[in-house]
Amino acid sequence: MAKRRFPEGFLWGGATAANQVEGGWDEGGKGWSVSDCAKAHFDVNVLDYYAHNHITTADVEEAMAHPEDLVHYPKRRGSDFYHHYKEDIRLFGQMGFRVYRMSIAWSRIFPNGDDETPNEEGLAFYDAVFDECRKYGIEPLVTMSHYEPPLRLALTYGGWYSREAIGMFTRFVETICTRYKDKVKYWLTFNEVDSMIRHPYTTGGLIEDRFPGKNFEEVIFQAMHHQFVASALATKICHQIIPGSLVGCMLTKQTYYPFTCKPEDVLKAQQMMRSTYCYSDTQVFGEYPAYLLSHFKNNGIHIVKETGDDEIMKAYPVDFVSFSYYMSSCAAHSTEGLDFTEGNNMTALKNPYLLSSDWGWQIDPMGLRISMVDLYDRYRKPLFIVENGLGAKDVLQEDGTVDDQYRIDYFDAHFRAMLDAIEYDGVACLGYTSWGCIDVVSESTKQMSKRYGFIYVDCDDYGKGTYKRIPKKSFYWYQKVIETNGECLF
Ligand code: BGP
Repeated sequence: MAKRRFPEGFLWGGATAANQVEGGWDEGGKGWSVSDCAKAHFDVNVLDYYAHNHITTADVEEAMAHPEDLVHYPKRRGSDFYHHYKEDIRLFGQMGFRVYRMSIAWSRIFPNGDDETPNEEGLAFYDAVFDECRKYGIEPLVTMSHYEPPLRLALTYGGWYSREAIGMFTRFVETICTRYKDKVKYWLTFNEVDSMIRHPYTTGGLIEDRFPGKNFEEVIFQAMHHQFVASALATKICHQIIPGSLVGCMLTKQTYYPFTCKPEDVLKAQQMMRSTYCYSDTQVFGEYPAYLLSHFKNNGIHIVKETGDDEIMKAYPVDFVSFSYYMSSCAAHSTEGLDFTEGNNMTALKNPYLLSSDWGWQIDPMGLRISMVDLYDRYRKPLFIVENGLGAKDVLQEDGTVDDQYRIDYFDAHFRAMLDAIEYDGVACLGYTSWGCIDVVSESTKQMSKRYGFIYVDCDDYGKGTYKRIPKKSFYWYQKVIETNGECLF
């Protein structure tokens, strides 16, 4: 019997985001972004996501008063891709990457967000990055916005709550689409558009204390509305400027299982799934789903729309559905006496059948297959898995190697599940990019020691180290997977 393989042309690769990988935060004319003020709290339990992600005006002011501090603000240094990109992309090429998912830092192109003209040095940097990718036959997949609204947008305008954000963003999109029209075909609008609910500051530039007397959930959904309109306009602009380009939405795929078959638990799981789907439903179908409108109505949430918003959202839906998948959780009507664990900026009900990562995220390869089937059946649009992986504490051994067999085991199980979904369940999937293919600063904890990469970056949580790049054991394993298009897994 012939061995199993992934479909011809399957796009294998890896993913990063500018705010976590680049560094060079004040070089090349880049302005401040919200991520440059995201502080590492070394004294707080890393599992306390609220403490790590709740940011006040005072926090931002403190950050701005210390531009020299790269220890407490690790996203300012990232993995120093800004200076190492040639070496990093060469290593991606060596692994055989066919795609590299990355993001463009908005504040590198428009340092304040509201500038009249773009920063040429920033544009030239991404030209160089894309050219380097081309050298190795790597297709860039570019996220237009990944946790880096310009800080001025947050401080002067109220972040994405302001309608003006749409105009600033579309100017940015027009600029990058025009500049890179011959270099980039695949685009994503907003990374994990739903994450505004979990971390409104990094996703939407929303600082709660700047909205006194307002229902903050309403503020978040208003900002979300502006992102939905901006996303539709970005899709329109991209299609107009780059014929044949493909634009996707990007969702945090949360998959919930009913804790028992009690109808109350099943209903709870359904509700939790809807609280995830409401975002991709809006971006794929081009209108708010009825259940989200009911939520607004029942909770007194009033979204201000302008004439034409509904038509714009309807006219420019996304071409494909991309998502991150790390874990699954359970849902129960009553959680009394049940165990909880941590998750992707959330607390999750523990599933007794699953193991968890060192950070508590429940590892569930079959959940990836279930998620792919759910999404494909719902939308009938091609999928793209743009984040998945295991955050782990890797050890650089004395002989200079990193033996991350646990990561290989994690990927092996997820890749099999992914192929099952494609081959047995008929899911169309364009490709797969593992998260943090080279070690990057963690989004939730700002740690460097929460590593996802095939490539180790010699740097600790405080930024100390040589920043040397060292291929891990998984590097050679992934190289083989790509070379054989998955055949070596079987
Ligand atoms: C996703 C984000 C990424 C990334 C990843 C892993 O939600 O899109 O930016 O960081 O999660 O999360 P963490 O870095 O917290 O481990």
